[in-house]
This record gives sequence, structure tokens and C-alpha cells, in this order.
Amino acid sequence: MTPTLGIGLIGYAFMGAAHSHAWRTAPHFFDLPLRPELTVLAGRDSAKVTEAAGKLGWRGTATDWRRVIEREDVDLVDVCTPGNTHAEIAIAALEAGKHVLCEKPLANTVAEAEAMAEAAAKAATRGVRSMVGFTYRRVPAIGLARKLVADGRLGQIRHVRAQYLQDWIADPAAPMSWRLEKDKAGSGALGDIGAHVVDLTQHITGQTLTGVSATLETFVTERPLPTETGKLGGVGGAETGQVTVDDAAVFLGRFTGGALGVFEATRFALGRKNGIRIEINGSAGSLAFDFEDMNVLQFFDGSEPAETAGFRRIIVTEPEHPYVGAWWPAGHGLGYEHGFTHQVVDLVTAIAAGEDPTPSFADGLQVQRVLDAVERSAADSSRWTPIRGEN
Ligand code: SOE
Repeated sequence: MTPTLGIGLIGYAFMGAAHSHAWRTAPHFFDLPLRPELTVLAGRDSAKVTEAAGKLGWRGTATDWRRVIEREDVDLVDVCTPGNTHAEIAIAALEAGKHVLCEKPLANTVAEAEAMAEAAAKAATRGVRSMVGFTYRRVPAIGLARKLVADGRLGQIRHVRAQYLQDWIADPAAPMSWRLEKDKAGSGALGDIGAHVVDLTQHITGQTLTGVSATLETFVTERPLPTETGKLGGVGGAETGQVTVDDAAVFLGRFTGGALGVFEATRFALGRKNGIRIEINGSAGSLAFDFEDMNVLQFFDGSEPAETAGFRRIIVTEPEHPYVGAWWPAGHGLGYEHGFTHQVVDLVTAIAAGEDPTPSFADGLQVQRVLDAVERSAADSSRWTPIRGEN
């Protein structure tokens, strides 16, 4: 009999649903060393959490996360709440000896992320593991991109171009949500989606950012308050609230290996739904990825004869590709939810092996420091050089 791993999930909205799906599905497709049990789902509203638990497959419910971390049948706490509660819940869970999976960005401030990384390092000495949910690392095409770079197929990396483009608040009538409030989310497009491309580009290249030059913008500062909440946003009413985060972040970055980075994160790219676009140019080759075509990785091999050289579309649906063999027959493709499933597979595997999974809380802290540098750079208007003769 495979030993079990009792899961307590805090939060049942969009991310809570995605994580529930992953915990439920992983053992049906992967041979896991521990069998996840969907033990308890927590949320503050008793009626809503009970309804969500029924729908998402959880055995029990709680209206206070503290009750979850006290339970002996909970081995791992999965934090899917807004960022302002990550530090308190994750640190308490680690101190109670529970493994922790925490949604991204790790925290709302560097100070919180530092405390979390410290708690994680201390817990690791007692065999308690932690991971931050940069789930896109587990998209097979991203895994392949990282492998091509590690195998030297791109040579020395010169350029990193990364965009995370959404449009779900491009309409000024789109309602307020916690993702638009600084005290809950920490930052806007920067932390919610920019954090993903910071993590992905560092993960693929194996290099870290050393400095940034940035600007942030909030295009719509007031929005209707929601009368009903939805998966993202909801339905707006007559009353309005203040948007206190950035709508868009644009920044340049320099990487440890000498590469130059250009980054853009926005929820105002009308028509772009979940466009995570990454292009990397090296001395020996280039690669390009777009999450809207997530089963494809484009690769240019600079050693091919000029006459026939060109970007190749690699369809990343073969058993030779990361994670793919566990799913459908070759060629059938994966979707958004599979990254979350791969994330729990890697986490459970690391826990059973007594190893620290990645991305770790220390990795989450490093991304938090990049976000902080972007905000500090954007706040320093003396760095913005006006055009001579204008205004
Ligand atoms: C909303 O912008 C969001 O749900 C992010 O919070 C997620 O991290 C991303 O996967 C999809 O978009």
C-alpha cells in the first residue's frame, strides 16, 4: 500500500480550484511514492467552502486555516490565498512541521519573503519541505527550452525577451478584485504575472538578474466594486473603488551571464489572453515560446546551412519530452492545468525522497527582490531621461 500524504488547502477560488484538480489528478496518471488525500479545504465563508469542497473533491472543510495546521491527518499545507496572508500561514505551517506549497509571488514584500525563506531553511533541517508555485516551469516546452540551453544548443545567451500579456481588465468597466489592491496583492501586473516571466527566464537560462531599469503605469485608477465575484473579476456595481497597484510594468534587466533582458507585464494587451512570450537569442541558436501555443517550442539552430536554416516548430507532445509520457498517446497535447499537476508530482516525489524541491522559498525570495528593484527603479523618476526640446 502506498503511504498517504494528507493535504490541507487554504483558499478555493481560481488557484484553489487549479490546485485541487492537480492533487486529484496526479495519482491517476503518475506513479507517486505517496498518495495525496484531499483531507480538508479551508475558507472563511462556511456555506461557500462547503459547496467548493463538494465540487472540488475535498473530504472536510474548515473556516479557519489555524484548524488545518493543527490537524494530525494533514501533512502538507497548500496556500492559495491572496499574498498578504502567505507569510503568516506558511510560517505557522512550517513551524507546525507541515510541508508547504505556496502560490506565487511568495509574499507581498521582501521582508515577508525573507522571513518565509528563513522559516523554510530551518524547517528543512527537520525534513519539512517547501515550494513556491511558479507552475509554468512545469510546462513541457519550458522544460525542453531549459534543457536546450543547458545542453549548450544556444551557446552564450545574448538576449532575453519576455512578455506576459493578458487583457482581463483592459475594459475600464471591469470590476475591482483583490488583485487590484496593494494591501492584498502587493503589486499589480508586476507581481501577479511579471513574477512568472522573471522566474521563467532565470529558470531557462540558469542565470539571475543583477539589475533593472523600470517603469510602471496604472491606466485606470478607479473601478466599479463587484456585486458578484467571478474566477477573475466578476460583475461590477454602481459604487467604485481605487486601484492601488500597477496595471503594467515594463523593464530592462541585466543577467549574471551578460545577457540583456527586456520585460513587459500587462493586463491591458487587448486580444492577448495568456500570452507568455519568451524569446532567447544565443551565439549558437535561438528559441521562442508563447503560452497561447503552449505545446510548441520554436528553435533556431545556428549551425544549420544558411540555405535551409530557419525556426523549427517543435511540437512538444512526445514521450521523449518532460512529463508528456505519463499522459496521452504521442501528439495529443496538454493544457493550462497540467503544469499544476506536474508541480505536485515533483513536490510529492521530492518529499518522499527527502529532498528539497524547487523552486524553493529562497528562489521565491530572489524573485521578490527583483520585483522590489523594479518598484524602486520605477519610483525614481530622476532616471527617466526627457527628450531635449520636448515639454
Ligand atoms: C491572473 O492574472 C492569473 O490567474 C495569475 O494570477 C496566475 O498566476 C496566472 O497563471 C494566470 O493569470
